[in-house]
Amino acid sequence: MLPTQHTWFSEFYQPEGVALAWTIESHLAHEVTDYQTIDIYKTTHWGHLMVIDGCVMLTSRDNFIYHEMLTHPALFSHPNPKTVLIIGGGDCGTLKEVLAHPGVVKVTQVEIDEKVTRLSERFFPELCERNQDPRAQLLFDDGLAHIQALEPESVDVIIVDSTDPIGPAEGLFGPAFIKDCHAALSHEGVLVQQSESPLLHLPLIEGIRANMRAAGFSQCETLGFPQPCYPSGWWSATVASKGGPLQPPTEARFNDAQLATRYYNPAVHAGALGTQLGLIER
Ligand code: AG3
Repeated sequence: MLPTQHTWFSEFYQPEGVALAWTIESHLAHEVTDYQTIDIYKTTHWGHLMVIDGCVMLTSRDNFIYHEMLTHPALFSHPNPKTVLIIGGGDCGTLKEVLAHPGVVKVTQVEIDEKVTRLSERFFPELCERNQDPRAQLLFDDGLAHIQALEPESVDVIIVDSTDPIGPAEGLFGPAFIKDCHAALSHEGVLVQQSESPLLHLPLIEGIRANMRAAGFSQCETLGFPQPCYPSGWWSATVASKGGPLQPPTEARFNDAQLATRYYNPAVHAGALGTQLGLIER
């Protein structure tokens, strides 16, 4: 008998000569939008898989790590975050985590490509279950222009949940955007940006950190965490603050929020802050 033939989806990460692959049962959607090409697959072991321009964005099985680590360290780095702005994040996984914080009164998500959200509603409904929360506002617009038009010092936390720094997201990694974020953030405001792999993209991370310091942020930390579906399996979020030191919440503050996280907790937060970028060599 012939061995069972599987169909595979592979992300070939050419810049670093590595690929990641999933066995798939079916190709559920293929959309070419004004901005990018989006594909959704049903995998054998990882639930649904969203791919944009050939790059894996998320799987049902492991996205919680990324979304928790992009959201909770930033929100807990602010003494009392009430207004949150998400740039990108169209799958709504970050939005769901932000809305889990009881003290947040308003979250605006600015995703350039409405199709990402529509597909997520169909294939990742568990990430969209809080989209009808009255505190949430979903806009489909250009994040760069949105930030420029904001009142100065009007947002407590900005979360940049973007694709890789090519195509529509390129400007989100530049110094002008970081400066505009700084201007839009309130007195003790916090910015967090998904900052790719510590192993593969160290110069990019160093660039983001330099942009944050140049924009006037007083603190800046890069938190490492596993993300099995992204190239190298090791990913990062870089957090910057206008206010006090970036540190994990007390157990009491964490427990009060009643988050029901699966990966994040204050000890994980502390450990992630210990990522020693200076020791990572190529
Ligand atoms: N944002 C980060 C995607 C980067 C993955 N890069 C890659 N596969 N080459 C994903 C959005 C999740 N809300």
